[in-house]
Amino acid sequence: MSRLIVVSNRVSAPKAMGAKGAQGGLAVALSAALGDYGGIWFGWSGQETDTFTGHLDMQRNQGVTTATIDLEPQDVDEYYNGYANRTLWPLFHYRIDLTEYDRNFGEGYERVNARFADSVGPLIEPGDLVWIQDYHLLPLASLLRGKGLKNRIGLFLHTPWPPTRLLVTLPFHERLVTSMLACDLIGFQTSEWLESFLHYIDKELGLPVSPDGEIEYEGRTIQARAFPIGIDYADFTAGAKSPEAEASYQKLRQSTRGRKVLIGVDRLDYSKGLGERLDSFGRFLTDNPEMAKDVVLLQIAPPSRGDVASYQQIREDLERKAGHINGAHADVAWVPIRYVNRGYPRTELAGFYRAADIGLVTPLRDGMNLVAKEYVAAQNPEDPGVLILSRFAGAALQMPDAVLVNPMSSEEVSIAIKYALDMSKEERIERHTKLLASVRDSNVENWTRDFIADLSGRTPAPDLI
Ligand code: GDG
Repeated sequence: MSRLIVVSNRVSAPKAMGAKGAQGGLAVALSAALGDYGGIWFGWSGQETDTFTGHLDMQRNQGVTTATIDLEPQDVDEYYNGYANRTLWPLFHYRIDLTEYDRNFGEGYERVNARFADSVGPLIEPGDLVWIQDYHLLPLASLLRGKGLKNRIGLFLHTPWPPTRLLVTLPFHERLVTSMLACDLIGFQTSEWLESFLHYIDKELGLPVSPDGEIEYEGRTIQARAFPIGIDYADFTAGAKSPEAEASYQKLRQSTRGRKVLIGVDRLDYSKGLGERLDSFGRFLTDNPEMAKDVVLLQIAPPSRGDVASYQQIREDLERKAGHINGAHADVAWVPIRYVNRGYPRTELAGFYRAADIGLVTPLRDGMNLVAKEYVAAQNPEDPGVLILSRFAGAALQMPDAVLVNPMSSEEVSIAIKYALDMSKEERIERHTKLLASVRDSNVENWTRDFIADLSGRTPAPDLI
């Protein structure tokens, strides 16, 4: 059997002493695949070094071998905080207003991708399957090919793929996208992002594309396909029944004293639509004064990417907004929004989800959105809560039985909240049963298995046959 080489910006393999529950679902699934196939998980250590040496820190824990490199501060500024998170992330989330184009970012991105190729290249043996993760590493496959690598290479993009009209605002977009075609398999979260990608390939690069996503380029065939990611269903549902989850369930229930609870859980990121969500909730309170005192919104928003200015800005904006809404509506015994700027262990989170009558998942744009799936998985099937989900999340395509909303319309979201609060138990169970089946079946183990199976089945580069 082939070995598997996973390459991602950061590595999140099990630590020697780390509990399984400390890893996210994706990390658990990739670690499991690496355990099955053998192989290596390669990426940036998260540490900085004054001068890049290419030194590999190799470790082996719980059957998974990891190899990490340190980067220079300039690399981190230009590649990670720069091109990845100030150029590609906003652009891929349709936010050209926030997208920054800086020549140094582009150079830093290429330099770090070359450093990745130099460092991981020698670890790859003939016959290994190489699986590259996400927007940080789009040109990596072509840099590996430049070193003569003939292995099968797959790339999975966790974000949306933007419409061609937006993508062409990126300087040197053709070069970036063409470099991706060094892969054998390119995976997207949904058919929508896949279609946008194929549209670009057809209209901008003028390459032949078959109806099932095969692209002809330089005598090779590249397959583009949708592989919707899921959660680690078994682990998450087990966690939701743990004593820690029960304790957090009780804590939230008791502290809200019989009120209806809405929950949002998101990295602090402008793509998650947090400001619009608070506005919508504020509007609900104003529009439904008779219900207002009976609801509480718990918004958990752990900070992320704090070195990027737009993320510092959103943090300030949200604190102000939550303060305004609370100031306008609260009384001595009740505050409508509990805005919490920190993270919680996964099991505690599962208890909070279970205690919430409504899951409010309203990103402005999201590759998939796993919070929506976790919320559904954590519910009591006999008395489940209602998922309100943005139609602009990739997850909406798989979860049509959620209450789908346009997150930009505070009126629509306010009406959806009222609808969800009034929903009969029968309808809640009916919707939840269908949602749960989809979350259970399209779990992250199946996602990993499908991607690797497809990659293994690709015809290897000619001189490997
Ligand atoms: C990217 C794409 C795609 C959040 N707060 C806490 C916490 N979380 C966990 C959630 C969930 C994960 O973080 C967030 O996943 P999402 O899918 O919602 O979003 P991104 O982080 O933007 O992920 C996204 C995903 O990649 C996978 O392909 O779905 O579209 O943007 O699992 O539970 N976890 C813990 N404490 C917290 O406070 N432990």
